[in-house]
Amino acid sequence: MSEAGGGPGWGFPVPQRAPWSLVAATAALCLVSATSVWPAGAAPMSREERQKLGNQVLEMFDHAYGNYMEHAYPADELMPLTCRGRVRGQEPSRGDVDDALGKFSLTLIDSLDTLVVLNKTKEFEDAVRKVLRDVNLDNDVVVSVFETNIRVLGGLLGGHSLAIMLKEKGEYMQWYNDELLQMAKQLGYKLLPAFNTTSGLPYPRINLKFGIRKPEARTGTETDTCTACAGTLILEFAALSRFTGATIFEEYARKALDFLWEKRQRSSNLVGVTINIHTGDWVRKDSGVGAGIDSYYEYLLKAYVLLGDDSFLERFNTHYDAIMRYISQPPLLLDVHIHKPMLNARTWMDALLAFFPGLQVLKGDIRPAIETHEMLYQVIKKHNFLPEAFTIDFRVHWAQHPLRPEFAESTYFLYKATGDPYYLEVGKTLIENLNKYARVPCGFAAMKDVRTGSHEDRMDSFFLAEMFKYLYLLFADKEDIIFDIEDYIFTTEAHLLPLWLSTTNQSIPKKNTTSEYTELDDSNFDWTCPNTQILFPNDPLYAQSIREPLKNVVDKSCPRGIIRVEESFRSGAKPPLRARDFMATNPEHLEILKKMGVSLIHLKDGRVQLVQHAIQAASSIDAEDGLRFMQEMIELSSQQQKEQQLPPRAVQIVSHPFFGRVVLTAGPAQFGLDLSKHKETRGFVASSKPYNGCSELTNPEAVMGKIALIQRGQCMFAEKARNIQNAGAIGGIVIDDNEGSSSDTAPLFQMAGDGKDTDDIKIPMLFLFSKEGSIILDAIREYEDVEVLLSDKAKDRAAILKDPEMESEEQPSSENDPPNQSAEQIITSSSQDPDLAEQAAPEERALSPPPEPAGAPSPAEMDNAANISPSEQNSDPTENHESTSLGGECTDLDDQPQEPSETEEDSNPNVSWGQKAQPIDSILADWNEDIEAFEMMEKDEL
Ligand code: DMJ
Repeated sequence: MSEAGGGPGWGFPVPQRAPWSLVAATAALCLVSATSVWPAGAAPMSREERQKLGNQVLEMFDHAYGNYMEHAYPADELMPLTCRGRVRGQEPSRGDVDDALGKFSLTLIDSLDTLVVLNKTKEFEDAVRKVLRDVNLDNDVVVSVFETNIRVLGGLLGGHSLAIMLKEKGEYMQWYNDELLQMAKQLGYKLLPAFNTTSGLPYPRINLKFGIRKPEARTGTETDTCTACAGTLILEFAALSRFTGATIFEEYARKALDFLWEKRQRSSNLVGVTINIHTGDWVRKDSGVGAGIDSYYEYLLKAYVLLGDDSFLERFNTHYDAIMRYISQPPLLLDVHIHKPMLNARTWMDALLAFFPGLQVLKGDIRPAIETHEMLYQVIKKHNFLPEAFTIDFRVHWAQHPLRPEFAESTYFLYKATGDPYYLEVGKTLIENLNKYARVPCGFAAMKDVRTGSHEDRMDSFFLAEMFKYLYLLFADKEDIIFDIEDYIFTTEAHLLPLWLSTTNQSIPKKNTTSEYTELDDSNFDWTCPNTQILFPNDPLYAQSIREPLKNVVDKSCPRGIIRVEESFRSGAKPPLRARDFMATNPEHLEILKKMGVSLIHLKDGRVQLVQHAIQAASSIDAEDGLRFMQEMIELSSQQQKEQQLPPRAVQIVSHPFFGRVVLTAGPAQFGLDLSKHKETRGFVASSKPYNGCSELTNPEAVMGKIALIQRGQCMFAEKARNIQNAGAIGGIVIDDNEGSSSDTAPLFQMAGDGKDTDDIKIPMLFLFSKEGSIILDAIREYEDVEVLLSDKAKDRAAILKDPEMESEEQPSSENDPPNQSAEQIITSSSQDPDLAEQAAPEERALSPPPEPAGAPSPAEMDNAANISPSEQNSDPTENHESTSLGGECTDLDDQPQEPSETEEDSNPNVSWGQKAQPIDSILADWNEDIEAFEMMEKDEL
């Protein structure tokens, strides 16, 4: 996001021709600028150190950009592990993520204005020439309208903005004649057919060559889009209109925004995550400030800044009021339901919301910005990076981290607002972590799993567009940048658009919307700027005083269940039944369930299903209680599933030239040495003969004392393990025989035993998909001796280098080791996707409850409880919750990713995927009819 702000000594930015300089007296948004007083208690960072860090950022950029240009260009993105370009169609599909790739040298275009910010003017000039020479925007490829707009159109416009600035300065780009703008216009026209809907909301995808709907287009049948996808166009489209005089772009983007505004839920003033582009109905009615909505809010505020149109500010303020009322639960930002905004829709947050503190700075609301940022920073300190999603008790929910820039962005804006050197230290930590954990010989690799430190073969273009800009600007002084950053606004992809556009080509009629806002009282519009004179002068410790109480919020957190549920119980009313206390055999509980509209169904396999029909509840209050109960039950159930899974493991290549920098995500085995309880195993790798490892090895001398590589297939995993162990191997890596498979695209699984006792297998066994496996096989071909480390988590590179002869000794098995599971015991759930719960109407959910709390039921009840769930096979997840509710010490639960398990293929008829898997999923499917009925009812309600 964001508007460039003034920093310490930078003065308060009021751009000469900015629209908001015209409305400065009444504008609500503010960029608070720090005074020259450093907050006492926080040591200022010296100019030398800031310069040193700035130079480090430059070096890191060179490493990322240089490797892209050398090994990937003209491809869209660099694959930093395999050191080549990612060309769509040539790699296994990654689904929606690939929709950003249009065979238009995405990373180069996205990097253009970063080059100028980083003072690499010469390189910028070269890059622009390459774009003009090489980039084709007419490819037969289906791309995301949203991503193409923010990255490519935004990148071209940002490049054009800075090209004309440089040309005007008289040294560089003297030959430039608006060529980037012409390309932007060409691309703009290519995107316009997407808006051919009755609503004016764009289709989510378009074929660059064929547009929409033509048979060759292979798109145009979609019905839904995300709110951010439809609401993040106005900056680029308006800039294109104002640069070129072609008003159509701004008109289309405004129409889409007007439609979204009309469709806001009128009582809560919130918007949902996805909307039907034809009917305008909300498809997903949950609402937050992260994924799916984020930049819609950002663009309303920034559209006001860039275009000076009050209606955008009024809309933003209306939404902001709703966000602060319902979603903001400091320091958390939690999704709620648009119709019932007092009810949380999730118990986790996604990483995209990390931009929000930066937006709050632009709005001038510093306190909650500091609070949320501090909470996010603590999550980062715990996991080195912000996981894609994390729970309200700060455990990992989705473990990836694709090097997202949002947190760096907020850090930059908070520093500009507060001048607190704390934020420089935060930036320093970000730099250190990137270099320590994400840097690989050929660029920076996304984290596949922040817990293991494993990598993904992926370096997204936004890493260059945004991360390096914000980090560089954080440490830069005004004179370090060759133009005045305060004359520009940052788009959501951090592209720079000049504020003078506000007064250029203003031919779009503004909507007169005054009457729309009269329903809100004036207190919703904070028309005064909270500037530093008000915030800080008498209290230079302001930011610190807000942060301090949150210092240990992550460390001290206990699993909390659903906060709002606890907080929102009606005062004086009897608390409803809590999911953790529920016993299916307790008649009193059944009575409460009935009152709440929840029915209980005994399944043939002994489990119990719960389904809620809000209309069957005794009252609307009971229906809400029922919803909370169901939400809690979903949490409890997924917690139970998590605890039955083994986390993924890491294979780290430690020999030359990798030196621990490449970490591959590996599947664990349910037999052999448990790497989470033992020291890592280190050794050189050798291929076994036969390669499938299904019979006695014919090359024991080659694998003796080494880690054997074995191909998947033809016999049980356990059999392979025994054969390599008998040959003297100290570990094994099974490599998938399914060519092209990758943990980027296939869910990781656990290798199951063979149904027999596997206690005889003492060596560690890990599984790699084919793509990860081929990184090792290629390394052998190139370097011959390849040494790897098998562990539960990537090891610090410094430690690896210090101790090259690290012992690979196996420690004796602990008595507490869990017995190896037989195939029948394996839980094959892969229901990691917490959206499962969200896919259903929230008020209509069905699920299987977790096992009954041990010891609670009477003997008679015990019999019935056994019917509910085979709890003897499971640990009791309820204990953690109970201890929480008692307020006692909380156990720091390990963050367990969820993986299904597999035996060797087709070889074990006892285990089938999905037999016992995904109870919530299958049950939701079973109850689809009810859900639809409920949705109909909900529509009627509207
Ligand atoms: C960027 O492409 C943009 O910032 C977008 O708005 C959402 N986030 C990604 C990077 O995380």
